[in-house]
Amino acid sequence: KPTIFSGVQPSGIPTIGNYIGAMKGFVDLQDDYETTYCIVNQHAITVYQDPKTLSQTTRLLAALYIAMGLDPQKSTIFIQSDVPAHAQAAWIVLCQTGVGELERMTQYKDKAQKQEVVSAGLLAYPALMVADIILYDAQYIPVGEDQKQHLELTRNFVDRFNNRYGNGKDLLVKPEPMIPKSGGRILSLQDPTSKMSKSDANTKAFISMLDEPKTIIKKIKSAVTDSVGEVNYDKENQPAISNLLDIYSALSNRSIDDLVNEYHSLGYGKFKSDVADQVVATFEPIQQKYHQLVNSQELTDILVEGAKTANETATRTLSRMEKAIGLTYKP
Ligand code: AQP
Repeated sequence: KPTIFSGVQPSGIPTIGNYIGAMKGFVDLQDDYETTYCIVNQHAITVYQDPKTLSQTTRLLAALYIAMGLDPQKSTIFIQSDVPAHAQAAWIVLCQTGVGELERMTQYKDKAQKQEVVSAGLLAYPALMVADIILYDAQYIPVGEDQKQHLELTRNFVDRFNNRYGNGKDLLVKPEPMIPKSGGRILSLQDPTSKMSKSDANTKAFISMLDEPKTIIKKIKSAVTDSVGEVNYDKENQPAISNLLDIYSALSNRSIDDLVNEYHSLGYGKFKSDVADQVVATFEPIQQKYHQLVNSQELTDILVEGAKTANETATRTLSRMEKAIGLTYKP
């Protein structure tokens, strides 16, 4: 089976943007691919995280993975810091990556701007992501659009590493992004020029996967729109309405055309209220399962087991890399 790897940072409760752009796809891929899904807590600490909150959110995210439909019998589910090879491989990646290459990453530039003190880890973030991916020989990476540039960096690294050390063989697998056709970039509900982010200081800008129905309804009701007054899919001139269409379409599996036909002249009030109902209907059953799981021993067991499987694969690839570059001494 072809291999899949992806992860989400426990830097807050995941948003419906994280879900639509990436997590929803994780579930659909389980049957036809060999799937490995990580909770990338070492990525999260590239900016300050309150220790207690980080550890709670790590568990929360793992519970959400399973509540939304990941099956530990089919997918390897684990916490990044349980597998030391990620940080070890990231060091090797860093030593073969130019500072300039990292400084060009738009996510780095965006996130650095928001920090008083920029950590070296924030700059190094993509190198850790390269490590995550290559350790599992991953061929396809389901991610949102914002990760495309990091994937390109990963592909360049793999080429460079294979050329330098492969002696004509491919030591590492070159991955390809898998970005959903629509919904790859869900926008902030308050500012449709920026993407929805779980760590946005303005909580009205995002809907989290654990928001209560009445909060979801309130946030969608107060989402910014425009003065056109008609529902059209026009990202240029009606980005906020197009964003709500993306959300509605992804969660209902109805086509954008179908939705535009139905809502074109019904007014924004009715449209928003139906979008909200759809969001509530999607996340209510996930939330119920989440509450049953989050404090269970079952969840801990799944993560311990996942780490064991992940460690075996990751250690094997790391040794292959270390051997190739000469980090060995035994004959
Ligand atoms: N707005 C979005 N629309 C579609 N996909 C998105 N993703 C993130 N935001 C959107 C995708 O979700 C996956 C997990 O993201 P992440 O946790 O690794 O980090 P991120 O991309 O930095 O997401 P956030 O929500 O913006 O987190 P913070 O606020 O901590 O920076 C990725 O596949 C991502 O593409």
